[in-house]
Amino acid sequence: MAAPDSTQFLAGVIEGFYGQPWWDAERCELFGWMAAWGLNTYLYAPKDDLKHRAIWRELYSLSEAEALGAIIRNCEQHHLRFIYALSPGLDIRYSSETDLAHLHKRIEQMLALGCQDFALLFDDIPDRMVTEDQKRWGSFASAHCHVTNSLFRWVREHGSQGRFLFCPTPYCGRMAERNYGGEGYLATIGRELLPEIDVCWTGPEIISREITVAHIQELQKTLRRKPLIWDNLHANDYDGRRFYCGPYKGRPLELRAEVAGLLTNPNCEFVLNYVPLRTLAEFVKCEGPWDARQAYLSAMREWWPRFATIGQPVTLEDLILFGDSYYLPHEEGPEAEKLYRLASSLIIGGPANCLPVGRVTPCAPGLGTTDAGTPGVPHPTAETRTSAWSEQASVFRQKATRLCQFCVRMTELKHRPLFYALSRRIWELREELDLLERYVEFKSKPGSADVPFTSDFHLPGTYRGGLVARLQRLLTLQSDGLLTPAPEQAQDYNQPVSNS
Ligand code: GDL
Repeated sequence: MAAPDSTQFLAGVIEGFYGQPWWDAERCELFGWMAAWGLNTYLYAPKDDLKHRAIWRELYSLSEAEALGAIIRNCEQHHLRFIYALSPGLDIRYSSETDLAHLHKRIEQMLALGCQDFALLFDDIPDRMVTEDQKRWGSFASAHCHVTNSLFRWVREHGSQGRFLFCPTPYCGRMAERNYGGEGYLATIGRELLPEIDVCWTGPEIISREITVAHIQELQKTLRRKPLIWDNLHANDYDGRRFYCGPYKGRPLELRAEVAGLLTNPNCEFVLNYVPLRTLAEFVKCEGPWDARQAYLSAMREWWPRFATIGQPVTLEDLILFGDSYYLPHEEGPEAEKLYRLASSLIIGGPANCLPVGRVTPCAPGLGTTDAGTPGVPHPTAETRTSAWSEQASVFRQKATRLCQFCVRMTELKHRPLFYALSRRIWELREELDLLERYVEFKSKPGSADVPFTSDFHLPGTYRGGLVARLQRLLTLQSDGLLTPAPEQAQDYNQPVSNS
């Protein structure tokens, strides 16, 4: 399968997340990686660069402009396309000539710094307009087309022949289905937005587990062009406890022929993006077939030297178990999944439900607990079950210890920014593994099955405490997406027990 034509196909990275933008030194490292791996585009759109979004009318100061100029030159040196994005949607007046003039001034400043490619983003904004705009444009989509087309023409008149990108207000299938941005928003974009302008799209969801060819072909009919994928697969700005170092996955190679490009908006912590970006680059140039796991394993091998410590070295095998624990939003890597299933079967199933390995395992409800009986094999006694449980408990404890030890090793990383990016998550992972190990150890003791368990290191208030954790316990998210009130006893976990 042929890889896409590398000049027109945009492949690369969006700095497009909420939170602290990357440092210039990180961007320099990024550009080195991208050039070496064959990626060609960097889209500058950090949500919390104030002048990208919140105060989009304001010009950059001299020092800010100099810093941006240096980034643009750095991209040029690496033969990368630098795209500058503005997000005026929070408070722009679509019929205001003054606001249009502000946009011109902002673009003018960027043109002077050597930027040739631009984007206008209307994601994550209130989808309402003031009455005057509503009267003049009739719909949100028409207002967006007017501003974007007019800015595009202005940019062309000012000498730039670069790419021009647009992000619609409904930028994924679910938002479009819910008529986000108004009924027929995308159809209007298809009709009214100039055909030279690329339209960003994140897939069926904001964070899409899969993006199929059929989904994109359907969208092409509405947009009347190939969409440009803004991929949030590895974005982690929406969840402070996780990061994603799994492979680029869930997209077929054939997708490349249906889109104008693949740009990924990855983890906020730059140092955690080695594998996501490396595997995206491999995916873009892959001649087929695509094996995401293999791509992950070989990228992990390359990432491994960055895990040099001041003490005992970490093994690649342990790094993979760790990476598998922070894999992708919708799935753990296989090693982490095995660890989870083992823990879940031990803890939820308990010794009473445990069957010897090879009979019907594992022991958790829903994971094959029912032992209908095998002809000729005696029904397991309580004793057999307890000993099977102890055996599995010991396998779990070995694995958990391995992972905990790896986390301890991380504190000795020579690459401190890498450790700092990992440290809070590692703390939490260690804490949870430690608790489970204690629980399993306790329950392994004879006669402990019905004895209540406590841990002196996991106490109300300091462990899983705080308002957010309490709020989280109120509604339980089921795997089918249903949100249901949690059982009463979970609700006031933080309250001291009162006898009154
Ligand atoms: C979004 C935002 C993006 C954010 C991501 C993940 C788009 C077009 N916009 O919806 O800035 O990083 O979700 O939280 O994806």
